[in-house]
Amino acid sequence: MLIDRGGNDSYQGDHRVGALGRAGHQGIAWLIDLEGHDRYIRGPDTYGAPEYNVGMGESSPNDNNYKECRCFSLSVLVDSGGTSDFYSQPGRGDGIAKAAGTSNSKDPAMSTLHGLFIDTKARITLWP
Ligand SMILES: [Ca+2]
Ligand SMILES: [Ca+2]
Repeated sequence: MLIDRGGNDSYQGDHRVGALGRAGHQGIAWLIDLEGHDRYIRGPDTYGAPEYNVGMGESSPNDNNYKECRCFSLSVLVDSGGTSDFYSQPGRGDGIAKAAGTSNSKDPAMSTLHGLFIDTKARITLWP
C-alpha cells in the first residue's frame, strides 16, 4: 500500500515492480495519491506475455495459486484532488472511474481480476 498525501509525483513501474497499483497471484496492491499534478508511467511489455502487461488498478493473472484457492487479486489506483494528471496507459485519465480487468472463462487463473481505477476531483481526507 502506498499513500501519498501531496505534491507533484512521478510514478514509474513495469510488470516486475508492482506497476502502479497492480497486484498478482492473489495479492493486494493499493496506490492512493491525494493531491498534485502527477505522472503515472507504466513501462513497455518486456515480459513477452501481454496478459501480464497490466497495471494502474488492474491485476495480473493469478495462475500461481489459483488451483488451491480459486481466488483473485485486488488492485486499486485512486488519484484525488481535481488536478490534472498524466497516465501513459490507455483508458486512464482525469475524471475516469471504472472497474478494471477481464475474466477468462476458458482459463480462470489467467483472469486479470479484480481491479479499480478512480481519478476524482473530490478531495479525500484519510486523516485530519
Ligand atoms: Ca501527488
Ligand atoms: Ca486527476
